[in-house]
Amino acid sequence: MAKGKYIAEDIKILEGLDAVRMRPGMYIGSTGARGLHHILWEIVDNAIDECANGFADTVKVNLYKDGSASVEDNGRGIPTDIHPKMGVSGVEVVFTQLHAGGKFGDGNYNYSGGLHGVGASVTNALSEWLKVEVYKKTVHTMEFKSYLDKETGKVKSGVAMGRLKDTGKKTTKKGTFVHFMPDATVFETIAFSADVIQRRLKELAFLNKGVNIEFSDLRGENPVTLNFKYDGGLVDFVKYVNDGKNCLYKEPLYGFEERDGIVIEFAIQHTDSYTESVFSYVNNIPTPEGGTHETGFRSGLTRVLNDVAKEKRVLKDGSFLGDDFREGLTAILSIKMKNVQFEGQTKTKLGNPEARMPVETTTHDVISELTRNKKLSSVFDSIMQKALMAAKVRLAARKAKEIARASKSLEGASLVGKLAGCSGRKAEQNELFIVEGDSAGGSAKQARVRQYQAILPLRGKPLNVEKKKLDQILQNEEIRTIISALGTGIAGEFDISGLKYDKIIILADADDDGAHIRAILLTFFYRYMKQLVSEGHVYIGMPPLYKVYKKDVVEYAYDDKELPKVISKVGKGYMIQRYKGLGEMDPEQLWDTTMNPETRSLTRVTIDDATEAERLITTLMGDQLEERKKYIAEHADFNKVDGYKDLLKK
Ligand code: TSJ
Repeated sequence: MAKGKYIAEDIKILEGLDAVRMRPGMYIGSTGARGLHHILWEIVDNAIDECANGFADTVKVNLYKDGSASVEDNGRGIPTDIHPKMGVSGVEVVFTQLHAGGKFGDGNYNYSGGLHGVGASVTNALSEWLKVEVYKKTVHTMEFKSYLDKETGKVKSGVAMGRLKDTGKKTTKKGTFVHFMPDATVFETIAFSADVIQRRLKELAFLNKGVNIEFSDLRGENPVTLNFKYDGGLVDFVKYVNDGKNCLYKEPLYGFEERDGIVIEFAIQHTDSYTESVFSYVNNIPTPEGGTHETGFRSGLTRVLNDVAKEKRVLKDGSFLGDDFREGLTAILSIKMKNVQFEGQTKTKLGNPEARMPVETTTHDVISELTRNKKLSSVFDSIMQKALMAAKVRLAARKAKEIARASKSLEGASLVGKLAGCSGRKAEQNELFIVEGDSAGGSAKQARVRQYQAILPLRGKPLNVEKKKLDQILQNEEIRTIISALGTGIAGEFDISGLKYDKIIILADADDDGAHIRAILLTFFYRYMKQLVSEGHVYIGMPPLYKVYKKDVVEYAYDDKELPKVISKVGKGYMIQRYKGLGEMDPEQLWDTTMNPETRSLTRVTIDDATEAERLITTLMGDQLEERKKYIAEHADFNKVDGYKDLLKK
């Protein structure tokens, strides 16, 4: 297949890519839906970098009917000349060398390439084929393939089908176009999720002001194209997160500075709510676990606002705590730096100690400068008022005690009215099903094995935990019932030894409402009962979408892809029922598909899933659900794709 001789260097290169295929998890985390999207982000990141460096302003992402994806920018084009050390074109280096990302060129390419991880060569290694076009006066093309080497019986990865070729075809375009087909033998699924992609591209557009990002899903009957471009960048991001909330001042405060080689950018705006929402990023990668940059940001903010408080003589004595200034705060912090080190449970926490001081100083100095602006006086007045209220509540003490008491008072059976408990007393065998809707709840109660399966129907939606203070959350009946049923208490009072169930199984519909309920519950567990998730007690039950049956045969399909397989299994004369929701299933069906340990399909929730659910709830979903639903309804093609399901299934 691959023609021509290879110099020694090439052979090493190819072994490098083959190693990626041997252990994909080492390079992209998983071979599930996450990993699949990861190889797209590797390409997108390169195009975004070209924009961030000022050489391009547009990135287009396309999904095609055959399952492939492409990314195009209007930048300088990957270098086509021969790389002095490697002796092959820059393009070939980029796609065949691990970590080749930002190795050539000059300091322009500071924050790019390998930083996200591994670069374009990994995408190449895990693709069935990959095609590149570079537009620089003429069109240059190159193609790579992975194939089975008949001699060795081994799969070769990302092999160049000839060198980079100047087709001679004239073009007025500038830039790079990369088109690839994820390898179905590597990934558990090669179905890209429009929802996941759309959400991330929107986030990237917020984080990279002025960059025009276009996303076309060409897979369905009618193509759908979305455009994201935010000239306000982080300011627009904060406004978006705060949309629908009562903001204490109209324009977010914004800072941008490069200090000690770190590019620091932030925007903040206070609302009348009680939660603190600080979202941080390093090199466009979310850091939900925080880290040194966030620490610096918080202390800089606390310090400068306490300066203001002194100057305005807001407090007679003493000073505010950082918490007081962060009540109702929405903030986005985005930094760019080299040699990033991630740590933490999910490797989403910035570890570099050298990031803290520059961020602290910049935050302090920029905001301090803003206080000199007379027009912003009222902004700082309202921040002070808010902090004063927060401090009063705090000084009136007891917040912690309140929580403790509230949590304690929930113990005992008084609130578990709706719960159909189980009779067995062995917690390690017991299962609690949290079921969306009274109707499905009723079926579940009839179907269950009373001895070890308990059912808790959720009537409404549990409230969006993000927006509320803990004591408000404790007012919510659905949440109170869950807390009292579990027997562990919450937050500071959480004690896993009280847990009455080994498995907590969330059963919600396979639609957007169901996705929202799952995300809210996960966010709640993640925030207030984290150990429940980290010790693997939380599960998602997956109801099927179709029943395929005839006389005495019944089979279920869990998604559209599975349907044809199931149909052929049942054979001639089959009939199909599509479930609109759990509520349509009778007890027996519910038992077979989602409750019977022998036949059901459960997914254990990881801390990673929960972090992601929380992040989506707090940034990219939030109050926008109604909007989003409207949007989805108007774009029928997106209906097939369910963001959270994708995520939660993994
Ligand atoms: F991922 C990827 F490598 F496949 C890829 C790279 C995909 C896409 C869609 C775009 C790109 C890309 C790379 N866009 N722009 C660039 N730029 C360079 O590689 C480049 C160009 C010129 C110079 C220079 O120093 O003159 C340096 C670099 C790194």
